[in-house]
Amino acid sequence: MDLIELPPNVKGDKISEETKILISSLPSDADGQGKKLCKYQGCWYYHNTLQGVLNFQRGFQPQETDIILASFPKSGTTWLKALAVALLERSKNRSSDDHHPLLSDNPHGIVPFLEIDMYIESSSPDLTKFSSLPRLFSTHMPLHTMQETLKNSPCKIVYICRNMKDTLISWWFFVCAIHKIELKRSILDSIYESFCSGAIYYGPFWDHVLSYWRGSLEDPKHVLFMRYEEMKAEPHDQIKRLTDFLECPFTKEEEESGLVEEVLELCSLSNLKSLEVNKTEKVNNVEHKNYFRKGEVGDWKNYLTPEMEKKIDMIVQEKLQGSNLKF
Ligand code: PAP
Repeated sequence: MDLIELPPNVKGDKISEETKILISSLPSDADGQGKKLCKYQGCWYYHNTLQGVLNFQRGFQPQETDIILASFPKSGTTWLKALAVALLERSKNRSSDDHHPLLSDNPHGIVPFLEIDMYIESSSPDLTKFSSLPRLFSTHMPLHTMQETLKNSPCKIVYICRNMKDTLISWWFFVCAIHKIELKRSILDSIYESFCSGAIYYGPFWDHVLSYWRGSLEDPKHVLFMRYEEMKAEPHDQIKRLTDFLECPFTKEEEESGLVEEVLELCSLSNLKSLEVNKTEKVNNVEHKNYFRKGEVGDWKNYLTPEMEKKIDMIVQEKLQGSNLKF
């Protein structure tokens, strides 16, 4: 077994006595890399992430205009963050403006994770950075874990989903890149096993996806379900879906002036990857460059064996049965 952390959590080693007691009562496992996981409200967390989840549940006070960008890791989070920032900034900054936030920071630096960044160490973090509205947050928590905290709040949640096979390949590359280790087949094998069993950070994958899928069907005004593959295939239509949902549609003048294309270009993988800030800097000890790789649909075909493909397809089909959600 390759003993490596997945991914490295540099913050959040403060686990309270209360949380330790809770952890001792929860189902436990280890991921493919041997790192301890515990299952809370149906989702597998590293212990320090669970502390962040509990802090969030205890302390987060939603505001009416809040927007939360949600995803399973490696599903297009960085892209969605960049798009949301560009859309909300567009009245203040065109992409060509030198002071556009995306030119000087990585999307993860601009839109922090609730449970991994903001609430990792405290249930009452300093939120002064979020003085302008709407506040933009992100999370990898499943929807049901936020529902009690967000109860009666009209805040909007955008979920981006990606097919499981590309997600796991993306994870494999990311893990090897952040640990600066060789891209070993044995690591892919262990990540694959963890994905299939469900015991992976924020897994099971299918429960995560289903929680937002169902949420979007039940409450489409507040939960939008997007797909990485659709974003790639029809970016214009999808970005308009996003702006309609966020109630900030492009005006006729904006469309005519080419703003839709400008936002898409600004947030494109090739553009973000080429920015100095994303070549040289780090967030939470992860080099920005590791968030940008190939961004292709179907890259899994280059790495998964036919047996692996078959098993994943069978699991996904079985788990999503009756939900009307298909990959
Ligand atoms: P995270 O969960 O660590 O934030 P996330 O951004 O969800 O990662 O996923 C990274 C994937 O999104 C990478 O996919 P790949 O490994 O298959 O290449 C990355 O290349 C891709 N990605 C990042 N930014 C963009 C973008 N602007 N457009 C399209 N894909 C992107």
